Amino acid sequence: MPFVGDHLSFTRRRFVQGVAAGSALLGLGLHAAPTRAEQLQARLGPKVLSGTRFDLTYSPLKVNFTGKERFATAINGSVPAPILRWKEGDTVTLKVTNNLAEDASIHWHGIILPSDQDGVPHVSNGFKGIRPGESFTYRFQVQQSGTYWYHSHSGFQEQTGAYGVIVIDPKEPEPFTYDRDYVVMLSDWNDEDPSRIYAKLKKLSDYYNRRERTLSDALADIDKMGWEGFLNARQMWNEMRMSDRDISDVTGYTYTFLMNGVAPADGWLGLFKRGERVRLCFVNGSAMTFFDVRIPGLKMTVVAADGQYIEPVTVDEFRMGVAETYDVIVEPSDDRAYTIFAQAIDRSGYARGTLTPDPALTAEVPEMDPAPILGHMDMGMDMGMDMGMDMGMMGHGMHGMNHGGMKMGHDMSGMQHGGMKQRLPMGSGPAGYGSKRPVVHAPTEYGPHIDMRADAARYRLDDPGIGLRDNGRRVLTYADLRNLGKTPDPREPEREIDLHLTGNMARYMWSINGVKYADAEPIHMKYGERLRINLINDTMMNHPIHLHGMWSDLETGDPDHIPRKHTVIVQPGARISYLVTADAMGGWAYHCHLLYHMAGMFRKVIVS
Ligand SMILES: [Cu+2]
Repeated sequence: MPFVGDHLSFTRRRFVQGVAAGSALLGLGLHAAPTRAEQLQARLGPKVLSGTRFDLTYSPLKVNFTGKERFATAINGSVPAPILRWKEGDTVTLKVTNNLAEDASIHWHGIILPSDQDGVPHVSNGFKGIRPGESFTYRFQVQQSGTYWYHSHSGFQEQTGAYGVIVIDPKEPEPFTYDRDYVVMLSDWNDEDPSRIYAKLKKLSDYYNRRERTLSDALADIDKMGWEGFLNARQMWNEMRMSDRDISDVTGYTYTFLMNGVAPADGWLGLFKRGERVRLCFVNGSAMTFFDVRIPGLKMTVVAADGQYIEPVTVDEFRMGVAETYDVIVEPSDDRAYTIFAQAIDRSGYARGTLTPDPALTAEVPEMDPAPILGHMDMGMDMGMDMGMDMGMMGHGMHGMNHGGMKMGHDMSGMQHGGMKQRLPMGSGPAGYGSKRPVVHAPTEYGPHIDMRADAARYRLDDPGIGLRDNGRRVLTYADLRNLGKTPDPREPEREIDLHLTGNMARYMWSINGVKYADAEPIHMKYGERLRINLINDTMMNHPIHLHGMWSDLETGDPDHIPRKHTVIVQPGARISYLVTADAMGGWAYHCHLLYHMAGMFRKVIVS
């Protein structure tokens, strides 16, 4: 298949997508007005490097995404970093040179490789990071195909530009066809120093949340639920010292959302000829932002998730957790422009691009959806209770409702609206269906460092998630993900591990089973074993959980076609299970991929 991400004949400017993109429109920052060709060039995204030997160099780069000049952490003078094009079966050699004033690293996200090549300082075998002025040469055989990405695993460099896409061409022909393909990398840029963002979050966790309730919100609520219901609901939130508007920690209030490194003022540009089938390889390379992606006027056929083929499913929209990737095929049949619209989960902003047969054409940019509001389900509470429920039941007393025996992958949407459906047994309990065990909280989950425990955490595979329910569009859910091939390792799990995602939002402390990384023992896996990991989200935020070095075989309800992922969203108040084949010796990182959660919500896994 041809790769034409680099197909236009404009002279490549080596640097600063950002400067031209941000400032061309604002008329700021450039000494000479950019030519039209330069303006277009700046909208085409990062360049492609292919082959088996790569030289990647970290250096600071002056960029301008917002009208203000800032320094980014660039790789080969580019934000995002260059697209790397590999071929399955090749051995790649990547020399990474650090010209920054601090340590750096590169982690190859989702790539199966030996631990000492995985690039996580002090976790990967023998790897301590790359000191300023030094180089590290990675070398490994590429054992897979699909869309992945790479990023720094040092400090907050991932927030300041150190991320790029990897596309691996398969040995065997793909099970679908297309005429051209593009990478679509989503990210969240901010002009602030990330360590200042983190310090502010630690001090005041809702610093970036500008959606506090207004009087008119209150009046609307009173209309809907009456005074008593309103007071009860408010009391519930106040007692929990939470806000039902806490969807994201860091928002469009400070972020500028980028598509292939281009700010929304201009938007990334992808060209097609009418009648072509176009593959779009989406990567969420954000530090903190979930995106909901759609292309008004086009259906998207999702053909791969996290680089791995799935049975094609045609949708209007899909949600991308941080670090997830999806490949979709679109067939624009009209000679018109289309907007690729990626709104942040909290609707505080969006990234956008234009797919068009002609750079002169533009497409309408849709309105953002209303900001979502968290409900009972998102707190892991049982459904079908009215708003006036006794909040004393939170944290205890609801175990009687918690049988854990939901059938997965079936319609639970009725549950949101009060109807208690009959609880079906969860299959026969083998691989593919998730755990039959009830949710039990660890003793370490009690204390001031934890502000919530989901007592009715359920599998919600067919829940598109907060802000996407009942929006009139066909939204991809995890229940839709079926491996195109047979389940790679059909063994039953020999054991299960429960990991509760925990935290205290107000104190901005994140942990697993109530224990932060600094205080935690590693998770041990026996080489060759098949185990099940049950993730239970005892917080009100979505967490994208990433296991390095091994696949997360997500139990979506079909034991014969279990899809493989590297990053799995755990929805607020929900649980999810996957199987792992411990086939990779050594030390591996296992963590929430929200950058500012990672310090606490992190474990080292040791396979021996
Ligand atoms: Cu997290």
